[in-house]
Amino acid sequence: AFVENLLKHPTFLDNTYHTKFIDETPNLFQFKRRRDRGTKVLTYIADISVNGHPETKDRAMPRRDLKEPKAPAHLNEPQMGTRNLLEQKGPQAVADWMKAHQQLLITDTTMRDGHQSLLATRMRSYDMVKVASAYSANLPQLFSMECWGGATFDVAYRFLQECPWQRLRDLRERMPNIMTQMLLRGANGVGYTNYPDNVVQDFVRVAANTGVDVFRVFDSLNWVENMRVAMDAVQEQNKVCEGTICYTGDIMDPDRSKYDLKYYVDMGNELKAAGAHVLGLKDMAGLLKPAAARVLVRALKQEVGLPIHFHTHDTAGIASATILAAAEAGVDAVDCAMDALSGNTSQATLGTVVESLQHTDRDTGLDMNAIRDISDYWEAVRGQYAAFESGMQAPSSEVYLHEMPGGQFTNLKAQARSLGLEERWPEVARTYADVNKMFGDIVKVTPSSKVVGDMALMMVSQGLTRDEVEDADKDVAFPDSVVDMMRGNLGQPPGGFPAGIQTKVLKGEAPNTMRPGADVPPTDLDATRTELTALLEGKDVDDEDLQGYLMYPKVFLDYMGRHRTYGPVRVLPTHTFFYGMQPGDEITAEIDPGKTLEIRMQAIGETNEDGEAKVFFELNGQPRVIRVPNRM
Ligand code: BTN
Ligand code: 3PY
Ligand code: ZN
Repeated sequence: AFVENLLKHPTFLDNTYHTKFIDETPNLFQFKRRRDRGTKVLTYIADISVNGHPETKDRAMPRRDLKEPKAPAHLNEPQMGTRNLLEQKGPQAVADWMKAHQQLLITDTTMRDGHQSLLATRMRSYDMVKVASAYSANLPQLFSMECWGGATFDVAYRFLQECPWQRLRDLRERMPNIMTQMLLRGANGVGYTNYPDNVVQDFVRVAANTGVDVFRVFDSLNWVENMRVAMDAVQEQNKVCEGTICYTGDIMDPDRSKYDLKYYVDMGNELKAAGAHVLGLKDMAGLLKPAAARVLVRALKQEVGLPIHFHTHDTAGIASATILAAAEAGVDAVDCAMDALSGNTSQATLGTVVESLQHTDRDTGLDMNAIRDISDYWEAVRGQYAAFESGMQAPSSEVYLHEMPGGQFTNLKAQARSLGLEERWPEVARTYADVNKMFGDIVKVTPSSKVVGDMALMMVSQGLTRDEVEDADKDVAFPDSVVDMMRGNLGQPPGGFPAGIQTKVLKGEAPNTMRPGADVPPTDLDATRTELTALLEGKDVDDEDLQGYLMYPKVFLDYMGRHRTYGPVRVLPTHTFFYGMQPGDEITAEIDPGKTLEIRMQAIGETNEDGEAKVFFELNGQPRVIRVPNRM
């Protein structure tokens, strides 16, 4: 009866399932906590089987003939890799080794930017963890595995009902010889707003403990002042600090002189002085052209002297050419995604770059057979995420007009669709470019890219032109994110924001031109832990949970609430997670190492007059009946 009690609870039925619910209905939770994890997971499967998953509703289905992805079975003998060097000799030794290393080093981004840019960040840990040992055994020459941070952190809690920290721990354990890498948005952590300094510091400490080796730290306006707290924290953890330049504009275009060669070389030197071990060059939109890459990489190598790690996107279809040009100019490491998750808004194709450099002085030494086997696995995995494909059919030179980051492009398109603006996409793209100019030509990367996107969508949906927005006599209601940025809460772009638009947005209020974190009082971490412990009714709150709550309070509490109902659903196969089961289906789920659940669905029964469907299972051979509300 307790399951029905819970599922019939009105707060649950309309899906407003948050802490208030936990606070006001503790008896339901105490009752429920005694349910075993098997029952919880069955409840989830029953619910999804009857009602569907909200995230895949009305979206494309995976092909029927899809096979369960199988990771490569052959594993070579363990070999030492970059992680062993970091552990034995520290981050400076890694940087020195990079510079001395003749072969081009490669970071695999499949588990972070690859699916963030192609599949709306929806890839589950289940599919990553299975292939991690194959990377470790068969591609030990990789520089690093980018597998954490950026948008993956909140999406894990928000949409995948899993703990991002557990993902990191699982991957780290299976790839002990390759450095893991994360994307950190400086003072914005893995969020969209500014966090107090001590929250950022603690986040870095916990991430380093759980298993991040390389921290790529950037700022969404390229303001080094706003990166120092995060960079210092990485250095304190004795991990690799990749201080990063975000690339925008075109250094070869004399009309875009704001972001010229000197600008980037100066920023590189500032990052070096701030203690970067490695200089990241992050071309988040894929704007760096081959000829420009040759000039830029050569200048940064000569004038900064740090090893350079280059990141780009294939949105315009030219990323491999740019990578090869950068390799000729002496770049030390580059980012690629495994073939099956490469191209378009994602990274360049890893196998193609490796093949292209064979028998040259930059030969990567990576094994093409291993690459093909792993990519075959990713191809099968990708097939399961058909619901999250963007529909982008081909690369597009339009990116040079709007300059949207690869990770934002498909997102903004989906937002435009939901506002009924899909047919007017070319207008959205042009407006995005206008907004950028109106804001003074800024770096566009999370979170500044979101501000530009919010403004562009607002203008297109309200039919406003740039001239009208800038007209001092015309009343305009600006999106909150625009007001926040103009106040200085994301920091300062080079040269500041244009006075006209800033004054209009702020209606005369004075902006803050100091570092936004400078006058934010530190968060009392102990008090916050106590508060969270109370919200979770005495559950032990470890450092990871505390950071989940500090970064995203509501998202984290919603996740915890669902976890109490559904249990560890991260162990379910991906097809089951998104589509449930049909009568006759059988799956196994490893709920603990060595402890598996054998789940067979037998039937979905009638829905009774209370609106509940009975779902019949066998769990490890024992019959089980689960009732769930039929919301269809
Ligand atoms: C989410 O999108 O909120 C995360 C996925 C879990 C939501 C669960 S799935 C079963 C039940 N039905 C819903 O519409 N929401 C919950
Ligand atoms: C992120 O911050 O998530 C990005 O991918 C920026 O490029
Ligand atoms: Zn990227």
